[in-house]
Amino acid sequence: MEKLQNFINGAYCRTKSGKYIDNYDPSTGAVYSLIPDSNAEDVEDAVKAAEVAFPIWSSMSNEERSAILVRVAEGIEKRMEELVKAESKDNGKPLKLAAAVDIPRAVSNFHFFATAILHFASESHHMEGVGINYTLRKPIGIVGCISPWNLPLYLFTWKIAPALAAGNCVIAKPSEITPYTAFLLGQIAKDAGMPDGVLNIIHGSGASAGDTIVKHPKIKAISFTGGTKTGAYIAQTAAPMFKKLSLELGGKNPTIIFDDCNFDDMLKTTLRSSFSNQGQICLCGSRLFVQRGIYERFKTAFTEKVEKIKVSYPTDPEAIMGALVSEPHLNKVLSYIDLAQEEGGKVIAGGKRVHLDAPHDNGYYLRPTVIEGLSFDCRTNQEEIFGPVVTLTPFDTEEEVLQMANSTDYGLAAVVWTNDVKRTHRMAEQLEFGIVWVNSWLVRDLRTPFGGVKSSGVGREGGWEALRFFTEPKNVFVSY
Ligand code: TXE
Repeated sequence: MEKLQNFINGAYCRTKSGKYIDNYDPSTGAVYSLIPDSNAEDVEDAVKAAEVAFPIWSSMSNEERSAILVRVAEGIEKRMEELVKAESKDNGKPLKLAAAVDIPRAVSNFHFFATAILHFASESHHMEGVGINYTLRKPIGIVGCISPWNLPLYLFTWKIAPALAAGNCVIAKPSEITPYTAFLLGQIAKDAGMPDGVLNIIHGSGASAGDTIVKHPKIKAISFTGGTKTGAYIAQTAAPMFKKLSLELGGKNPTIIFDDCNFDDMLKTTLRSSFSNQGQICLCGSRLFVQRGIYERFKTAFTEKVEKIKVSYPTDPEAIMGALVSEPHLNKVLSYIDLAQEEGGKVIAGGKRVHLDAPHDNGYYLRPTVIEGLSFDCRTNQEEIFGPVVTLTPFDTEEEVLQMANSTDYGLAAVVWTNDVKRTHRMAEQLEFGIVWVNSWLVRDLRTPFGGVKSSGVGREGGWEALRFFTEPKNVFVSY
């Protein structure tokens, strides 16, 4: 069985713990590789390597660092097919989704931040007749990047690329559930000419490797994407050490459909925003609020389309949905479908696990599920399920839907479907979310601030926000 290795100081190496974690193929339910269950000694080795590398990396010109990061992007592109297959196998997502979204986005992340750093400027504040202030922006030093399993290489590189571009050395930990593409990235960075110790990739559990990274006194900032509970724990641990924190956490996003919308566009996009990546995207809309005038029409058309979604093994070219990421996660999602029914909801599409033919008979497949008849404030409509499950709720007025949409602890993203321009702006202003898409979903411009409010996180990623996070500002005043 293949044993993955950590990537420390420019070389692959075994974990000092001597322990490994099983890595499952979600499409079959079989273990197919082993992941280092790294401990504090492994993290210490990575920190030591990063300490040596930091003066070299941070004193390179932006142009030199940019050139290396562009080569990383090119290296990912060159190994596209291998990475696409690895991502799909590790995560259970359809091969064509990994090919269309995940790996191309990892390329874009590196290209984007490799070139952004060349345009990154700092402010100056002139005090007439007195002097001038200017802001220096220096890299922080050694930073930790911890990422989840839903968009493995996509989110891993979304953190690493700006951290490196800004001149930091990185200790990065991918999710132990989907480690494979991060494992391959070490070699790609090496081939791109990245100096040893600049990027260190540590595998292992959150409780061991992840916690050690968060607690390490020499790791000065943590960029984390994952569950809200984990985020709260990380914040609690890191706050007394005054670490810089960027937390991208869960969501319980509303899709708000007014009866004046373009019905066909809305229907097509709402299928994607509900079930893309098996509903395992923090931006998926899981609460569909539909204005009463088109509620029945929408319900019929939507469930008809949902029933036609092909759930299949990831390499099936016709698969629209693949496997969920793990058995515990599948069981969690199923438990929410049970809960919804206990709370009075009616399953009007899906709701059942799917058993495909061998060798995929033990894979973690679930039919896309639609539930109606729930109150907006029940647990099913308030807690993050993070799977292919949506609820339908009718509404009459803007005021009513705003109250329901804003009622959760989360505030990541909202979608509004309407052709009324004034209503568009009224809604966008009043929705308590970090991102609002109007008549669209998941259109991403990497320059825009990305992140949520309330329990969906703290801080923003993307564009200058990310480069500001990964640098420390220093004001210098020069008297005339
Ligand atoms: O997240 P975790 P999981 C949500 C979603 C999902 C839930 C759990 O609701 O069901 O989170 O998913 C590392 N110190 N999202 O289990 O546990 C862990 O090893 C340091 C939303 O994947 O938060 C992994 O690398 N690190 C999300 C990463 O944190 C720790 C996408 C995320 O793991 C740690 C994925 C600790 N104490 C899940 N404990 C989104 N918003 O995109 C764990 N980790």
